[in-house]
Amino acid sequence: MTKRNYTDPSILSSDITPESVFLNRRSLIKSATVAAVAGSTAIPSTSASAGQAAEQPLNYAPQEEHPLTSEQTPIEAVTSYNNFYEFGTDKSDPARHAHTMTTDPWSVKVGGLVANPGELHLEDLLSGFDLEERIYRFRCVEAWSMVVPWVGFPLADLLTRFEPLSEGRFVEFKTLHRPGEMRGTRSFTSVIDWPYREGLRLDEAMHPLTLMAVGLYGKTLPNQNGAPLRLVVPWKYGFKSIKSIVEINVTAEQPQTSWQSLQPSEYGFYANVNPEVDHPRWSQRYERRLPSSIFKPNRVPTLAFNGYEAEVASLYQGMDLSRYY
Ligand SMILES: Nc1nc2c(c(=O)[nH]1)N[C@H]1C(S)=C(S)[C@@H](COP(=O)(O)O)O[C@H]1N2
Ligand SMILES: [Mo]
Repeated sequence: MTKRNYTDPSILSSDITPESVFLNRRSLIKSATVAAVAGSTAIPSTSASAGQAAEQPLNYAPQEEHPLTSEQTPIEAVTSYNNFYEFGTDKSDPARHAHTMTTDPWSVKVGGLVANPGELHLEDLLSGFDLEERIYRFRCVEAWSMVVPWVGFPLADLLTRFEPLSEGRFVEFKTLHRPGEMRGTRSFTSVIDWPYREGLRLDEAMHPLTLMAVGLYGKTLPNQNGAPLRLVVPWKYGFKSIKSIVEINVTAEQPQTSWQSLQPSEYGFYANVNPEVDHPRWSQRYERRLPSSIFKPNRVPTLAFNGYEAEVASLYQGMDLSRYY
C-alpha cells in the first residue's frame, strides 16, 4: 500500500480552544445550571447554533440517579465541537454544514449473515424500540472527552430482530455516502475511502452497553452528531461510534474499517480506551473534558476501558491489548 497524505484526528487542532465553545462560555454556564435543576424531563433551552435543525422530543425512559449526571457536558459543547469528516475536518465544520444532509426519509439495510434480512425506516427507529437514556463518558482518540446523555436502544435489540446466523462473528456498519449533501466527501483533501465504515466483534455488538443512539439531551440527534441513528460504544475511542448509519451487515470476517485502512499503525480495530497504550504521536494517559479552554484545560486522567472495565474487560480475556489496540 502506498503511503498517502492524510488528515487524521491529530491532537494539534483539537488542542486549541474551539472558538464556538469559547465564545459560548456564558451560555454554557447558564444552560448547565438549567440542566442541573431541571432534571431529566425538561430539556435545557439552547441558543440555536448555526446548522442546528429542529430536533424533536423523544419518548424514553429517563436514567434515574446516575453518578455522571452532574458531569454532563453542556449541550452547546456536544453539538458544536464535532468530528464528522463528511462535512469537513474542522471541529466547527459539522455544526456549520451538516444541515445539508437529508435525514427524513431514512432507511437502514440490515443483512449479511442473518436469517431475516430487511430494512428499518425512520419511524421504526424512533418508535419501534424501547428508548432509554444512557449517560456515558465519550473519549475521542485525540484526547478530548465529554459526558453525554444519549437516548437510544441496545444494538442487541436491533440485531436479534434480524436473527444473526451462527457463522456470524462480526458486525459491519456503513455511513450514508451522498456527496451532493456532504461537502467533505467532495473535498480534494478528503482521504477517507467513503463511505465511512466501522465494525465490532459480534459479542461486543451484543454487549448491553453498546447503544444505537437516536437522540441526546432528550431530543432526536442533531445532524452533526450523526442523525438519525449512530452507534455509541462507550469503552472505545470515539471513531468507533459511527454516525448516520445506513447499512449493517453480520459477517464472518473482521470488516475493514475507515481509520484502520487509513493508518493501521495508529488506529486499530479494537480501539479500546487504554491509558497504558499511547497513540504513536501522543500519550493517552489524560484527556481534556469539554468544555475546555487554554485558561481552564479541565485535564482528567483517562480510565481503563473509559471507566467501563468491570463491565467489558472479560470480553478481552487472554488478549494482549498492546497488540490488539
Ligand atoms: N460517519 C462518521 N462517523 C464518525 C466520524 C466521522 O468522521 N464520520 N467521526 C468519529 C469520531 S473520530 C468521533 S470522536 C465521534 C465524534 O462524535 P460527536 O461529534 O458526536 O462528538 O464520531 C465518530 N463517528
Ligand atoms: Mo475521534
